[in-house]
Amino acid sequence: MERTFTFIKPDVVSRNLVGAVIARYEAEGLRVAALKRLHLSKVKAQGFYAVHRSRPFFDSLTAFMTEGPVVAMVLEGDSAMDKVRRINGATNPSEAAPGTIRKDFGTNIERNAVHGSDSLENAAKEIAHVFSELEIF
Ligand code: IDP
Ligand code: MG
Repeated sequence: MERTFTFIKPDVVSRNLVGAVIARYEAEGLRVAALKRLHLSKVKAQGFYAVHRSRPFFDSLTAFMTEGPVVAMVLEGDSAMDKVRRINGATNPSEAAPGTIRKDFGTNIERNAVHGSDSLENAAKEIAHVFSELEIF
């Protein structure tokens, strides 16, 4: 069993589509092992996306991620990390495959509905960024 980290981004939360997104993961056999709704501070968002600090979209991305609440989850299952990224779809919703979350719920390359960890190492870091061990079952 693998664990990965997911954010449901503020664009989805503000449109009342949290349940619709979680249903996509559950339908693919992933289990919600931890879940929290929170409003990121700018500093926390900058820390989470630190790897993108020098990219031109860094300021805009961290502003977006702090404009309203997000829902953070630990999802668990076989090949959870790759599975979540497949269910999420390509970074740019206009290039995402039909039936993916980003294709169906994303607005543009920045406001793309969801985040999924891109490696098991990053998944562990991202989980620890938001959840304590006592919150994951
Ligand atoms: P990923 O979320 O598919 O792994 P990354 O390249 O890691 O994509 O980028 C992290 C996030 O930064 C994306 O999900 C998206 O919200 C935002 N982003 C990526 N590329 C761009 C861009 O070219 N313009 C604006 N925002 C971007
Ligand atoms: Mg990434």
